[in-house]
Amino acid sequence: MKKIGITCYPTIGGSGVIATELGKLLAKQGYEIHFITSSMPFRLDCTHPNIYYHEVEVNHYPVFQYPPYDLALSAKMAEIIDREKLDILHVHYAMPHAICAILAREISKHDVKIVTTLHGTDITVLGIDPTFEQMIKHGIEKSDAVTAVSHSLAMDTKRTLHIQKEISVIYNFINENDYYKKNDPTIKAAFGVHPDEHVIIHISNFRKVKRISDIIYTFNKVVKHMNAKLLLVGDGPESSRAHELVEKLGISDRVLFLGKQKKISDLLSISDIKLLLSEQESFGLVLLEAMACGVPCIGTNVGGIPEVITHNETGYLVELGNIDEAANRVIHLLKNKSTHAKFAQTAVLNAQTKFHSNEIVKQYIDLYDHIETSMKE
Ligand code: GMT
Repeated sequence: MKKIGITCYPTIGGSGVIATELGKLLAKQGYEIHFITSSMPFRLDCTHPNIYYHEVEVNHYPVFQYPPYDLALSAKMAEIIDREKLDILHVHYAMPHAICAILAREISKHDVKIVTTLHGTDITVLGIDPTFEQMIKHGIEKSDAVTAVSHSLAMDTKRTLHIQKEISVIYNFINENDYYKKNDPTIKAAFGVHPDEHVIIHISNFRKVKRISDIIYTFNKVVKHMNAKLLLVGDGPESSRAHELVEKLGISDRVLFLGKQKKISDLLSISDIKLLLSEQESFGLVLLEAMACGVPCIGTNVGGIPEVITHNETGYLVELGNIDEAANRVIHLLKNKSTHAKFAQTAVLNAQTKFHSNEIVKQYIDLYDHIETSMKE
């Protein structure tokens, strides 16, 4: 069986989640998985005889004003490639992981193939930063295979970096053992939500790109028409501004700021609608998590969101910044029980077919097999 190295950002974030869940599922199928990361990936919550974790240690030698994490990562990658005889090194998020992997391959003596998965802001933000643009392009072009989490991201990458190289689209997936609807009435009660109250949920890292104020203004319109609560899950730079806005609008008793939470599927299970009104989103993993729990989604018509939400079937797409349209869609869906039920059912179905982990992991395995055979030819 193949030996695969995986590098990702180990702390909270969709790219780290995908990389870790992929490693866990590959290990179950007999692959030997070597995580090479700065700390233990937070989703690596299991022990498995095929999973190894190699921590990248950064030398804080006093002469270094900036301790060289990227070089320490490359050195660790090269060490593991040689010692474990890795067949593939799969890196998630181009910057700096793809570039580090290329350097590691040059340093190591063993022949390893490099797969880079692009996740979003590594292209849409860093890829247009003149400081990094050429470096990211180099990392992509020198990889043996490149994947993107949506067609939108693949197209953005080709357009912004002027890349001819083939980019395979492999959608994100979720761990089906974690994300499913729990019919437990005590969850609503535990969060102080009345059984008859509608629940709208937003989950993010509260960065500017998520447009939290659009979420709050949308909810402010909805709550004028119906009894509802807004769950804001996550934390980040825009949190304080969100608190201020909620207070200014006088809806503090209707909005629950829950901060970072572990049991997301419990919160999704008591939610009626998931809102994601970002100005940029390569995929929106939280949408898929919601769909798996039977929650219809309303999202902006940007980036990869239209590839996840099927308009009029699993939710609605709205124009970026159009709060009236978003609020009207929420109200319509909450008032029409049969449409809501139909959307919820189709959302679960899509999560279990088009985005099922078995299907997605198979696509990664096919890609690994393909680069190995095409290199031999
Ligand atoms: O770039 C970020 O915002 C973080 C990144 C991550 O590591 O979670 O998010 C991106 O990758 C996710 C997993 O593929 C996608 O679900 C997110 O849509 C994407 N974020 C953006 O494109 C803004």
